[in-house]
Amino acid sequence: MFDQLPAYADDPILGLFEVYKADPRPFKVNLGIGIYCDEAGQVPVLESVRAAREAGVGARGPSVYLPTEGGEAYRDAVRELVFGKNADDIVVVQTVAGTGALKVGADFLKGVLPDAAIWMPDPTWANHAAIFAGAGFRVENYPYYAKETGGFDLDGAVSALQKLQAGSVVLLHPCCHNPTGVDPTQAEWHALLDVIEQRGLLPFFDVAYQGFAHGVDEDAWAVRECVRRGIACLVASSFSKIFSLYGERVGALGVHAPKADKARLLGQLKLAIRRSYSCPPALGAALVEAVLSSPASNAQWRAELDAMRGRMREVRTSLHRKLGEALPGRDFGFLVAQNGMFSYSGLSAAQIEALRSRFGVYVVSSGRICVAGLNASNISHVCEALAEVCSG
Ligand code: PLP
Ligand code: TYF
Repeated sequence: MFDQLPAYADDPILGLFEVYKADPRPFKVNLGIGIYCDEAGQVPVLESVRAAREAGVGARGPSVYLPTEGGEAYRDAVRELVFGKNADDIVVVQTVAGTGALKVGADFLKGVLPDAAIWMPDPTWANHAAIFAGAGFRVENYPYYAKETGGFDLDGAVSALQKLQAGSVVLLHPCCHNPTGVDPTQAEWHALLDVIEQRGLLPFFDVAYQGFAHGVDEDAWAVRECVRRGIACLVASSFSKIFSLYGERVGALGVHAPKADKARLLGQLKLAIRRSYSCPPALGAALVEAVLSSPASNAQWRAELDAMRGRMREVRTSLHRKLGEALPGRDFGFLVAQNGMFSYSGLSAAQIEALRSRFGVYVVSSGRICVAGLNASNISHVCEALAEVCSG
């Protein structure tokens, strides 16, 4: 028994992060894993979150089980954050971060649409395929990134979606696409939602960076437009990055199902949760609930989110300018056109290896760069390294 276990191919992003942590070189730079760092290179504790903690939220006391679906105040606050006001018909459950929301959503869907396939953008976050394949789905891809232009392949995506069977699930990133940073425009979203509506497809939105592209409400636009059109959809939310609460595992799953009996829908989501981990963790959700539900803390958090977004924009602009100077004649316009933490650099495997071994600059194998790892004290080193490997 257990003598034939298959080897586990480590998550390449988390695996690279471990290699980075073990690297003793003082000038090393982490542009691999998607963790937002501030100008000092630190993972920030947001002031709004710190204030909630200092006010006693989550203070030590008796630790009791939360309801399977999470607390009502948390679910209400998240509903408004993601779906806006007047969204009472959306059923929201708390989950173990964004990954847990995807998993609960996948298990729920497998129960109600056992034969459906899921279609994911090419490329997408590697865990998407792992989670949905693990829940028993056939996983397929639709064109997303156009290599030639470095932009969104609208024609490719629309023509692929037009061929799908009704009831197929379509995974979508409403903002800050991971790994490319390339987002559809509002006009392109309309074209996508038109096909989804006409073909009777089921969107599954993954929102891990709400507020990192243009703003909290702006970044939820595609989700809210989908709901406004009356299209059923699922929405996985992660609060790891936007509250800088990676380790607390805070997230939610929202389901818009206009034809469903709400109590039964909640029941099926609770069933998926109960079978998996029974009920969610308490501390992170208490902090997020406290920040979102006090108008003053909410405004403070939004300002902090604006500052994180602004810093990433400045870093992009600065990298664009410095690389343009170091490598004249090359077009680095993609750096300023893309949104969020990630940029698709087009670096080759050999260049990525040289960056790591010669310069201590860590980039994941797809060539995705996490711009949130850059700051004034490491950007020149990174630019010199990039210039060297790109011209060599
Ligand atoms: N979805 C996307 C697109 C991501 O980039 C991430 C990464 O953090 C997640 C989901 C999951 O995040 P978490 O489980 O930390 O909330
Ligand atoms: O794509 C990223 O880097 C982030 C962080 O298993 C992450 O989404 C990466 C891998 C993983 C969990 C989180």
